[in-house]
Amino acid sequence: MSNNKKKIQKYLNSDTFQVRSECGISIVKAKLKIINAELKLQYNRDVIHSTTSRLKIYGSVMDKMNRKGLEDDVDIMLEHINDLVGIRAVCSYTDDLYEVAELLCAQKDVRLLKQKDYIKEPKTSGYRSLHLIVEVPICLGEGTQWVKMEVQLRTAAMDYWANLDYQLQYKKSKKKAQVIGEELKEYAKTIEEMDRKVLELRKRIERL
Ligand code: 0O2
Repeated sequence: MSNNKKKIQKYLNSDTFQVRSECGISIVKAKLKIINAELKLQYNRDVIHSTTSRLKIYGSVMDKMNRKGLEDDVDIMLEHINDLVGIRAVCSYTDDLYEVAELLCAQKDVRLLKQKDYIKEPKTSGYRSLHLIVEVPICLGEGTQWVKMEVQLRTAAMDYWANLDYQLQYKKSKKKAQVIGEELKEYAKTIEEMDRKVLELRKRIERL
């Protein structure tokens, strides 16, 4: 393994990176919990059903750096790999995703660096999700550190499809991917239709 790769591995496994990342995750999870509590008072239902998080592992970081043609370097990794820290929140309805995103990004201590709307513009694979790249501050004795992370907001249907795609196709060899890719794209359309219909149904019920 090259020296630069070793440095990346050491950085990702360091207590400093791990602890700071976990602190960042705790802060955003707490914010999402508060947003859910506030919206529950308004809508009388849970808007966010589940929240999960992960730190990207070394192998996955290196694959992504290779895919993006990035030089093996810790600073380059920190600048260009936005999802070293990741949080996923699953909601019932598509409009909930935008409301949660708006409430999260409106907070004074949340910096929105980038938003990718794969719902309005799904990926060619059929992948749909709302991605926010945000930074939150963690206050330490030595000063404030900002932790960058990717927040993926999905409906349960989008999440179901993405998990299937992840297992069956995403990151698989081109040959394998081609065989099932078209079929998965068809399922993505069905899922999109389902999200649209349940949202319409909820709105109809609300009008009753
Ligand atoms: P993993 O293993 O999930 O971590 P950016 O640098 O922020 O502009 P980025 O991260 O290069 O953008 O790419 P993108 O397309 O926004 O994807 C970010 C993440 O979204 C991916 O991370 C996946 O988690 C998910 N994703 C994107 N496209 C697909 C897809 O077609 N299918 C599935 N199932 N998930 C997808 P990683 O690092 O690629 O993977």
